[in-house]
Amino acid sequence: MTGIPDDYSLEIHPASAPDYMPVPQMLELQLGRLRATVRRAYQHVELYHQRMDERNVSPEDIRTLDDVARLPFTVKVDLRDSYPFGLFASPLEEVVRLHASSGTTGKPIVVAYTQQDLGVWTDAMTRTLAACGLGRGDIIQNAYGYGLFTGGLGAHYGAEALGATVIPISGGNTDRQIMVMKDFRVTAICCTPTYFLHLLDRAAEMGVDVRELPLRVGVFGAEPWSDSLRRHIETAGGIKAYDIYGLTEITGPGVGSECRCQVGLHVFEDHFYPEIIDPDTERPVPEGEEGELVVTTLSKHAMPMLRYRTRDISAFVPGSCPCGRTLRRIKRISRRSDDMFIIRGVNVFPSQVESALLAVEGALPHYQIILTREEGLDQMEVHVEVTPAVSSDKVGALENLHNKLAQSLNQTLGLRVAVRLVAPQTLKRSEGKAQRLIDRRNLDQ
Ligand code: DLL
Repeated sequence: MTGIPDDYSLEIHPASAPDYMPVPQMLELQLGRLRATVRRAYQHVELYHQRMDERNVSPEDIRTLDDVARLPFTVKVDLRDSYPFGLFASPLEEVVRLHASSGTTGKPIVVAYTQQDLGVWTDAMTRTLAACGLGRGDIIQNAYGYGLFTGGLGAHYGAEALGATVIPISGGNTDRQIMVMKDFRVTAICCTPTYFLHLLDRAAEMGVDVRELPLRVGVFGAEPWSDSLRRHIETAGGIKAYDIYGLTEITGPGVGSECRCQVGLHVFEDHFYPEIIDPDTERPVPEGEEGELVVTTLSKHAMPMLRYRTRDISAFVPGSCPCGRTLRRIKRISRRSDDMFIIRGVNVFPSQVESALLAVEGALPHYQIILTREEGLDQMEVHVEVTPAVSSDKVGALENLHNKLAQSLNQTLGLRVAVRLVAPQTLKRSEGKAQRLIDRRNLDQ
Protein backbone atom coordinates (compact mmCIF):
# COMPACT_ATOMS: atom_id res chain seq x y z
CA MET A 1 0.00 0.00 0.00
CA THR A 2 1.66 3.23 -1.09
CA GLY A 3 -1.38 5.47 -0.77
CA ILE A 4 -0.63 6.87 -4.23
CA PRO A 5 -3.82 7.10 -6.29
CA ASP A 6 -3.47 5.38 -9.68
CA ASP A 7 -4.24 8.45 -11.72
CA TYR A 8 -1.44 10.39 -10.03
CA SER A 9 1.26 7.76 -10.16
CA LEU A 10 2.44 8.66 -13.65
CA GLU A 11 3.19 12.23 -12.61
CA ILE A 12 5.17 11.60 -9.46
CA HIS A 13 8.72 12.91 -9.43
CA PRO A 14 11.12 10.47 -7.68
CA ALA A 15 12.06 13.18 -5.15
CA SER A 16 8.41 13.33 -4.06
CA ALA A 17 8.28 9.69 -2.91
CA PRO A 18 8.44 10.64 0.82
CA ASP A 19 5.31 12.77 0.30
CA TYR A 20 3.36 9.52 0.04
CA MET A 21 5.07 7.57 2.82
CA PRO A 22 2.71 5.49 4.98
CA VAL A 23 2.13 7.34 8.25
CA PRO A 24 3.64 4.74 10.64
CA GLN A 25 6.85 4.78 8.59
CA MET A 26 6.90 8.58 8.63
CA LEU A 27 6.47 8.66 12.41
CA GLU A 28 9.37 6.27 12.85
CA LEU A 29 11.56 8.31 10.54
CA GLN A 30 10.66 11.52 12.36
CA LEU A 31 11.45 10.06 15.76
CA GLY A 32 14.86 8.79 14.67
CA ARG A 33 15.71 12.15 13.14
CA LEU A 34 14.36 14.11 16.08
CA ARG A 35 16.53 12.18 18.50
CA ALA A 36 19.61 12.72 16.35
CA THR A 37 18.84 16.44 16.01
CA VAL A 38 18.37 16.92 19.73
CA ARG A 39 21.61 15.07 20.47
CA ARG A 40 23.47 17.22 17.98
CA ALA A 41 21.96 20.46 19.27
CA TYR A 42 22.73 19.52 22.88
CA GLN A 43 26.31 18.56 22.16
CA HIS A 44 27.27 21.39 19.84
CA VAL A 45 25.18 24.45 20.69
CA GLU A 46 25.73 26.14 24.04
CA LEU A 47 22.28 27.74 24.11
CA TYR A 48 20.44 24.43 23.66
CA HIS A 49 22.69 22.71 26.18
CA GLN A 50 21.95 25.35 28.80
CA ARG A 51 18.22 25.51 28.12
CA MET A 52 17.81 21.74 28.21
CA ASP A 53 19.79 21.52 31.44
CA GLU A 54 17.56 24.21 32.93
CA ARG A 55 14.52 22.12 32.04
CA ASN A 56 16.15 18.95 33.27
CA VAL A 57 15.84 17.31 29.86
CA SER A 58 18.59 15.28 28.30
CA PRO A 59 18.66 13.92 24.74
CA GLU A 60 17.94 10.43 26.12
CA ASP A 61 14.60 11.69 27.45
CA ILE A 62 13.27 12.06 23.92
CA ARG A 63 11.68 8.63 23.49
CA THR A 64 8.51 9.45 21.56
CA LEU A 65 7.45 12.27 19.26
CA ASP A 66 5.27 13.67 22.04
CA ASP A 67 8.44 14.31 24.02
CA VAL A 68 9.09 17.21 21.66
CA ALA A 69 6.93 19.18 24.10
CA ARG A 70 9.68 18.80 26.71
CA LEU A 71 12.16 20.71 24.56
CA PRO A 72 12.76 24.43 24.99
CA PHE A 73 11.46 26.90 22.41
CA THR A 74 13.74 29.00 20.21
CA VAL A 75 12.78 32.56 19.22
CA LYS A 76 14.11 35.18 16.83
CA VAL A 77 15.78 37.07 19.65
CA ASP A 78 17.95 33.99 20.29
CA LEU A 79 19.36 34.41 16.80
CA ARG A 80 19.99 38.07 17.44
CA ASP A 81 21.71 37.38 20.74
CA SER A 82 23.95 34.75 19.19
CA TYR A 83 24.73 36.92 16.14
CA PRO A 84 26.39 36.01 13.89
CA PHE A 85 27.51 32.39 14.33
CA GLY A 86 26.52 31.45 17.90
CA LEU A 87 23.90 28.82 17.04
CA PHE A 88 26.04 26.89 14.57
CA ALA A 89 26.40 23.18 15.35
CA SER A 90 29.03 22.61 12.65
CA PRO A 91 32.53 24.06 12.44
CA LEU A 92 32.85 26.81 9.85
CA GLU A 93 34.97 24.50 7.67
CA GLU A 94 31.83 22.47 7.05
CA VAL A 95 29.58 25.45 6.40
CA VAL A 96 29.29 26.09 2.67
CA ARG A 97 26.59 28.78 2.60
CA LEU A 98 25.23 31.61 4.73
CA HIS A 99 21.93 33.43 4.29
CA ALA A 100 20.40 36.23 6.34
CA SER A 101 17.03 37.75 7.09
CA SER A 102 15.65 40.67 9.05
CA GLY A 103 16.27 40.78 12.76
CA THR A 104 14.27 42.93 15.09
CA THR A 105 16.91 45.66 15.29
CA GLY A 106 19.71 46.93 13.10
CA LYS A 107 21.40 43.56 12.58
CA PRO A 108 20.09 40.71 10.47
CA ILE A 109 19.85 37.10 11.65
CA VAL A 110 22.27 34.65 10.04
CA VAL A 111 21.72 31.02 9.08
CA ALA A 112 24.20 28.37 7.91
CA TYR A 113 24.11 25.31 5.68
CA THR A 114 26.46 22.37 5.22
CA GLN A 115 26.60 20.67 1.83
CA GLN A 116 24.17 18.12 3.22
CA ASP A 117 21.80 20.87 4.40
CA LEU A 118 21.78 22.32 0.90
CA GLY A 119 20.82 18.84 -0.32
CA VAL A 120 17.89 18.72 2.10
CA TRP A 121 16.76 22.18 1.07
CA THR A 122 17.02 21.30 -2.62
CA ASP A 123 15.02 18.14 -1.95
CA ALA A 124 12.27 20.14 -0.20
CA MET A 125 12.14 22.68 -3.03
CA THR A 126 12.09 19.99 -5.71
CA ARG A 127 9.10 18.45 -3.95
CA THR A 128 7.51 21.90 -3.66
CA LEU A 129 7.76 22.58 -7.39
CA ALA A 130 6.61 19.03 -8.20
CA ALA A 131 3.59 19.55 -5.90
CA CYS A 132 2.78 22.67 -7.95
CA GLY A 133 2.59 20.42 -11.00
CA LEU A 134 5.96 21.32 -12.52
CA GLY A 135 8.56 19.00 -14.02
CA ARG A 136 10.98 18.46 -16.89
CA GLY A 137 10.10 20.55 -19.88
CA ASP A 138 8.86 23.45 -17.79
CA ILE A 139 10.59 26.80 -18.20
CA ILE A 140 10.69 28.48 -14.81
CA GLN A 141 11.25 32.21 -14.47
CA ASN A 142 12.67 32.60 -11.00
CA ALA A 143 11.86 36.18 -9.99
CA TYR A 144 12.51 35.67 -6.28
CA GLY A 145 15.49 37.79 -5.25
CA TYR A 146 18.90 36.14 -5.42
CA GLY A 147 21.27 37.03 -2.61
CA LEU A 148 20.99 36.83 1.14
CA PHE A 149 17.23 36.28 0.75
CA THR A 150 16.55 32.55 0.55
CA GLY A 151 13.83 32.77 -2.13
CA GLY A 152 16.08 33.04 -5.19
CA LEU A 153 18.69 30.37 -4.56
CA GLY A 154 16.19 28.06 -2.84
CA ALA A 155 13.86 27.96 -5.82
CA HIS A 156 16.81 27.87 -8.21
CA TYR A 157 18.36 24.68 -6.87
CA GLY A 158 14.95 23.00 -6.59
CA ALA A 159 14.07 23.87 -10.18
CA GLU A 160 17.36 22.50 -11.51
CA ALA A 161 17.04 19.28 -9.51
CA LEU A 162 13.52 18.91 -10.85
CA GLY A 163 14.99 18.86 -14.35
CA ALA A 164 13.16 22.01 -15.40
CA THR A 165 14.82 24.90 -17.23
CA VAL A 166 15.45 27.74 -14.82
CA ILE A 167 15.83 31.40 -15.76
CA PRO A 168 17.65 33.07 -12.83
CA ILE A 169 16.27 36.53 -13.53
CA SER A 170 15.90 37.54 -9.84
CA GLY A 171 13.51 40.33 -8.80
CA GLY A 172 12.95 43.74 -10.37
CA ASN A 173 13.27 45.20 -13.86
CA THR A 174 9.65 44.50 -14.68
CA ASP A 175 9.75 45.31 -18.39
CA ARG A 176 12.56 42.84 -18.92
CA GLN A 177 10.64 40.22 -16.91
CA ILE A 178 7.72 40.57 -19.30
CA MET A 179 9.92 40.39 -22.37
CA VAL A 180 11.61 37.21 -21.06
CA MET A 181 8.29 35.65 -20.08
CA LYS A 182 7.03 36.13 -23.61
CA ASP A 183 10.15 35.43 -25.67
CA PHE A 184 11.42 32.42 -23.68
CA ARG A 185 7.96 30.84 -23.60
CA VAL A 186 8.00 30.68 -19.82
CA THR A 187 5.54 28.16 -18.32
CA ALA A 188 5.96 28.98 -14.61
CA ILE A 189 6.95 31.96 -12.51
CA CYS A 190 8.25 32.08 -8.94
CA CYS A 191 7.83 35.40 -7.10
CA THR A 192 5.78 37.09 -4.41
CA PRO A 193 2.07 37.30 -5.24
CA THR A 194 2.12 41.10 -5.11
CA TYR A 195 5.03 41.27 -7.53
CA PHE A 196 3.05 39.12 -9.94
CA LEU A 197 0.15 41.57 -9.59
CA HIS A 198 2.51 44.33 -10.55
CA LEU A 199 3.77 42.29 -13.52
CA LEU A 200 0.18 41.82 -14.70
CA ASP A 201 -0.48 45.57 -14.50
CA ARG A 202 2.69 46.45 -16.34
CA ALA A 203 2.11 43.77 -18.98
CA ALA A 204 -1.32 45.24 -19.67
CA GLU A 205 0.23 48.69 -20.08
CA MET A 206 2.73 47.22 -22.53
CA GLY A 207 -0.10 45.61 -24.50
CA VAL A 208 0.83 42.05 -23.45
CA ASP A 209 -2.02 39.76 -22.44
CA VAL A 210 -0.43 37.28 -20.05
CA ARG A 211 -3.40 34.92 -20.50
CA GLU A 212 -2.29 34.34 -24.06
CA LEU A 213 1.25 33.34 -23.10
CA PRO A 214 2.30 29.73 -22.31
CA LEU A 215 2.56 30.69 -18.60
CA ARG A 216 0.45 28.18 -16.66
CA VAL A 217 1.69 28.12 -13.04
CA GLY A 218 2.66 30.67 -10.38
CA VAL A 219 4.67 29.58 -7.34
CA PHE A 220 3.89 32.33 -4.87
CA GLY A 221 4.95 32.90 -1.29
CA ALA A 222 7.11 34.92 1.12
CA GLU A 223 4.16 37.09 2.18
CA PRO A 224 0.54 36.63 3.24
CA TRP A 225 -2.10 36.65 0.52
CA SER A 226 -5.73 35.67 0.47
CA ASP A 227 -7.89 33.27 -1.50
CA SER A 228 -9.63 36.18 -3.18
CA LEU A 229 -6.28 37.50 -4.38
CA ARG A 230 -5.55 34.00 -5.67
CA ARG A 231 -8.80 33.99 -7.66
CA HIS A 232 -8.00 37.40 -9.09
CA ILE A 233 -4.49 36.31 -10.11
CA GLU A 234 -5.70 33.04 -11.61
CA THR A 235 -8.28 34.78 -13.75
CA ALA A 236 -6.20 37.78 -14.77
CA GLY A 237 -3.10 35.68 -15.48
CA GLY A 238 -4.77 32.55 -16.87
CA ILE A 239 -2.67 30.42 -14.50
CA LYS A 240 -2.92 28.16 -11.46
CA ALA A 241 -1.51 30.03 -8.45
CA TYR A 242 0.02 27.97 -5.64
CA ASP A 243 1.01 29.06 -2.16
CA ILE A 244 4.41 28.01 -0.85
CA TYR A 245 5.75 28.67 2.63
CA GLY A 246 9.04 28.81 4.42
CA LEU A 247 11.32 30.93 6.55
CA THR A 248 15.02 31.59 6.70
CA GLU A 249 15.46 30.27 10.24
CA ILE A 250 14.21 26.82 9.21
CA THR A 251 15.77 26.63 5.73
CA GLY A 252 14.03 29.17 3.44
CA PRO A 253 11.19 28.30 1.04
CA GLY A 254 10.41 24.57 1.03
CA VAL A 255 8.91 24.10 4.49
CA GLY A 256 5.44 23.57 3.05
CA SER A 257 3.60 23.76 -0.24
CA GLU A 258 0.14 23.47 -1.70
CA CYS A 259 -0.57 20.66 -4.12
CA ARG A 260 -3.00 20.68 -7.02
CA CYS A 261 -5.94 20.47 -4.61
CA GLN A 262 -5.05 23.92 -3.21
CA VAL A 263 -6.50 23.12 0.22
CA GLY A 264 -3.76 23.79 2.74
CA LEU A 265 0.00 23.41 2.47
CA HIS A 266 1.63 20.01 2.94
CA VAL A 267 4.52 20.29 5.36
CA PHE A 268 7.61 18.35 4.33
CA GLU A 269 7.52 16.81 7.74
CA ASP A 270 10.29 14.27 7.23
CA HIS A 271 12.57 17.36 7.44
CA PHE A 272 10.48 19.89 9.38
CA TYR A 273 8.38 18.79 12.35
CA PRO A 274 5.34 21.09 12.81
CA GLU A 275 3.34 21.88 15.93
CA ILE A 276 0.48 24.36 16.32
CA ILE A 277 0.38 25.89 19.79
CA ASP A 278 -1.57 28.47 21.69
CA PRO A 279 0.91 31.38 21.79
CA ASP A 280 -0.12 32.26 25.34
CA THR A 281 -0.36 28.89 27.08
CA GLU A 282 2.30 27.37 24.78
CA ARG A 283 0.28 24.14 24.67
CA PRO A 284 -0.85 22.39 21.48
CA VAL A 285 -4.28 23.41 20.20
CA PRO A 286 -6.79 20.80 18.98
CA GLU A 287 -6.54 19.84 15.30
CA GLY A 288 -8.25 22.38 13.08
CA GLU A 289 -7.91 25.25 15.54
CA GLU A 290 -5.77 28.28 14.91
CA GLY A 291 -2.52 28.80 16.71
CA GLU A 292 1.14 29.62 16.20
CA LEU A 293 3.19 27.36 13.99
CA VAL A 294 6.28 25.96 15.72
CA VAL A 295 8.86 24.05 13.70
CA THR A 296 11.70 21.74 14.69
CA THR A 297 14.21 20.84 11.99
CA LEU A 298 14.82 17.11 11.65
CA SER A 299 17.64 16.98 9.11
CA LYS A 300 19.68 20.15 9.49
CA HIS A 301 23.30 19.88 10.54
CA ALA A 302 24.82 23.34 10.53
CA MET A 303 22.00 25.00 12.42
CA PRO A 304 19.42 22.70 13.98
CA MET A 305 16.35 24.55 15.28
CA LEU A 306 14.46 23.22 18.25
CA ARG A 307 10.80 24.30 18.42
CA TYR A 308 11.25 27.55 16.55
CA ARG A 309 8.39 29.97 17.25
CA THR A 310 7.57 31.19 13.75
CA ARG A 311 4.96 33.74 14.95
CA ASP A 312 2.93 32.71 11.91
CA ILE A 313 -0.70 31.86 12.65
CA SER A 314 -2.09 28.73 11.00
CA ALA A 315 -3.97 25.51 11.81
CA PHE A 316 -3.70 21.85 10.87
CA VAL A 317 -6.15 20.91 8.15
CA PRO A 318 -8.01 17.80 9.33
CA GLY A 319 -8.49 14.77 7.08
CA SER A 320 -6.53 13.39 4.17
CA CYS A 321 -5.80 15.14 0.90
CA PRO A 322 -7.22 13.77 -2.37
CA CYS A 323 -3.76 14.15 -3.94
CA GLY A 324 -2.65 11.08 -1.96
CA ARG A 325 0.12 12.82 -0.04
CA THR A 326 0.21 11.59 3.53
CA LEU A 327 2.02 14.73 4.75
CA ARG A 328 0.00 16.81 7.17
CA ARG A 329 -1.37 20.08 5.87
CA ILE A 330 -1.47 23.52 7.44
CA LYS A 331 -3.85 26.31 6.49
CA ARG A 332 -2.47 29.28 4.59
CA ILE A 333 -0.80 31.69 6.98
CA SER A 334 -3.49 34.20 7.92
CA ARG A 335 -1.43 36.63 9.96
CA ARG A 336 1.37 36.90 12.48
CA SER A 337 1.30 37.03 16.23
CA ASP A 338 3.86 39.84 16.29
CA ASP A 339 4.14 43.19 14.52
CA MET A 340 6.34 42.10 11.61
CA PHE A 341 5.05 43.13 8.20
CA ILE A 342 6.28 42.22 4.75
CA ILE A 343 6.80 44.77 2.04
CA ARG A 344 7.85 43.74 -1.46
CA GLY A 345 8.94 40.41 0.00
CA VAL A 346 11.17 42.03 2.64
CA ASN A 347 10.36 41.43 6.31
CA VAL A 348 10.24 44.55 8.43
CA PHE A 349 9.83 45.02 12.17
CA PRO A 350 8.73 48.46 13.40
CA SER A 351 11.55 48.15 15.94
CA GLN A 352 14.06 48.04 13.07
CA VAL A 353 12.62 51.27 11.69
CA GLU A 354 12.98 52.82 15.12
CA SER A 355 16.63 51.83 15.50
CA ALA A 356 17.39 53.15 12.02
CA LEU A 357 15.75 56.50 12.81
CA LEU A 358 17.31 56.94 16.21
CA ALA A 359 20.75 56.23 14.78
CA VAL A 360 20.47 59.67 13.15
CA GLU A 361 20.86 62.79 15.22
CA GLY A 362 18.06 65.35 15.05
CA ALA A 363 15.10 62.99 14.72
CA LEU A 364 12.67 62.61 17.61
CA PRO A 365 11.40 59.17 18.53
CA HIS A 366 8.01 60.16 17.09
CA TYR A 367 7.33 58.48 13.80
CA GLN A 368 4.65 56.68 11.88
CA ILE A 369 4.93 54.03 9.18
CA ILE A 370 2.34 54.21 6.42
CA LEU A 371 1.87 51.32 4.03
CA THR A 372 -0.05 51.62 0.77
CA ARG A 373 -0.32 49.66 -2.44
CA GLU A 374 0.02 51.42 -5.78
CA GLU A 375 -0.30 49.56 -9.06
CA GLY A 376 0.11 46.29 -7.22
CA LEU A 377 3.35 47.37 -5.53
CA ASP A 378 3.70 47.93 -1.80
CA GLN A 379 4.93 51.36 -0.78
CA MET A 380 6.26 52.40 2.59
CA GLU A 381 6.48 55.94 3.84
CA VAL A 382 7.90 56.96 7.20
CA HIS A 383 6.80 60.23 8.74
CA VAL A 384 9.32 61.53 11.23
CA GLU A 385 9.00 64.46 13.56
CA VAL A 386 12.05 66.66 13.72
CA THR A 387 13.42 68.47 16.76
CA PRO A 388 12.42 72.13 17.14
CA ALA A 389 16.09 73.08 16.64
CA VAL A 390 16.27 71.41 13.25
CA SER A 391 12.85 72.60 12.15
CA SER A 392 13.75 76.24 12.76
CA ASP A 393 17.03 75.75 10.97
CA LYS A 394 17.78 76.47 7.35
CA VAL A 395 16.35 74.32 4.55
CA GLY A 396 19.79 72.78 4.11
CA ALA A 397 19.68 71.18 7.54
CA LEU A 398 16.30 69.60 6.85
CA GLU A 399 17.44 68.24 3.55
CA ASN A 400 20.55 66.85 5.14
CA LEU A 401 18.53 65.15 7.86
CA HIS A 402 16.08 63.77 5.32
CA ASN A 403 18.89 62.19 3.33
CA LYS A 404 20.53 60.73 6.41
CA LEU A 405 17.29 59.16 7.59
CA ALA A 406 16.54 57.70 4.18
CA GLN A 407 20.05 56.28 4.01
CA SER A 408 19.89 54.80 7.48
CA LEU A 409 16.52 53.15 6.74
CA ASN A 410 17.77 51.87 3.44
CA GLN A 411 20.84 50.35 5.08
CA THR A 412 18.98 48.74 7.98
CA LEU A 413 15.99 47.42 6.06
CA GLY A 414 17.55 46.73 2.69
CA LEU A 415 14.63 48.57 1.18
CA ARG A 416 14.11 51.99 -0.35
CA VAL A 417 11.66 53.89 1.83
CA ALA A 418 10.09 57.33 1.34
CA VAL A 419 10.77 59.65 4.26
CA ARG A 420 8.69 62.68 5.10
CA LEU A 421 9.82 65.13 7.78
CA VAL A 422 7.01 66.69 9.75
CA ALA A 423 7.03 69.62 12.17
CA PRO A 424 7.40 69.01 15.92
CA GLN A 425 4.18 67.97 17.71
CA THR A 426 2.25 67.17 14.54
CA LEU A 427 1.99 63.38 14.78
CA LYS A 428 -0.98 62.27 16.82
CA ARG A 429 0.02 61.28 20.34
CA SER A 430 -1.72 58.30 21.79
CA GLU A 431 -2.69 57.74 25.37
CA GLY A 432 -1.98 54.08 25.26
CA LYS A 433 0.15 52.22 22.75
CA ALA A 434 1.46 54.46 20.02
CA GLN A 435 0.00 53.62 16.66
CA ARG A 436 3.21 53.28 14.74
CA LEU A 437 1.89 51.39 11.78
CA ILE A 438 -0.94 52.37 9.46
CA ASP A 439 -1.51 49.65 6.90
CA ARG A 440 -3.71 50.90 4.08
CA ARG A 441 -2.98 47.96 1.80
CA ASN A 442 -5.94 45.79 1.08
CA LEU A 443 -4.63 42.23 1.10
CA ASP A 444 -7.61 41.13 -0.96
CA GLN A 445 -6.52 42.92 -4.10
O1 DLL B 1 10.14 34.48 2.88
C1 DLL B 1 11.15 32.33 2.47
C2 DLL B 1 10.30 32.17 1.27
C3 DLL B 1 10.80 32.56 0.04
C4 DLL B 1 9.06 31.59 1.37
C5 DLL B 1 10.03 32.38 -1.10
C6 DLL B 1 8.28 31.38 0.25
C7 DLL B 1 8.77 31.78 -0.98
P1 DLL B 1 11.85 34.98 5.25
O2 DLL B 1 12.31 36.14 4.47
O3 DLL B 1 12.66 34.52 6.41
O4 DLL B 1 11.74 33.73 4.33
O5 DLL B 1 10.38 35.29 5.74
C8 DLL B 1 9.66 34.33 6.45
O6 DLL B 1 7.59 35.24 5.61
O7 DLL B 1 7.68 33.67 8.79
C9 DLL B 1 6.03 34.37 7.12
O8 DLL B 1 5.68 35.39 8.03
C10 DLL B 1 6.21 34.96 5.74
N1 DLL B 1 5.80 34.01 4.70
C11 DLL B 1 6.58 33.20 3.98
N2 DLL B 1 5.82 32.48 3.10
C12 DLL B 1 4.53 32.85 3.33
C13 DLL B 1 3.28 32.48 2.78
C14 DLL B 1 10.93 33.62 3.22
N3 DLL B 1 3.17 31.59 1.80
C15 DLL B 1 8.29 34.86 6.79
N4 DLL B 1 2.16 33.06 3.30
C16 DLL B 1 7.41 33.82 7.43
C17 DLL B 1 2.24 33.97 4.30
C18 DLL B 1 4.53 33.82 4.36
N5 DLL B 1 3.39 34.37 4.83
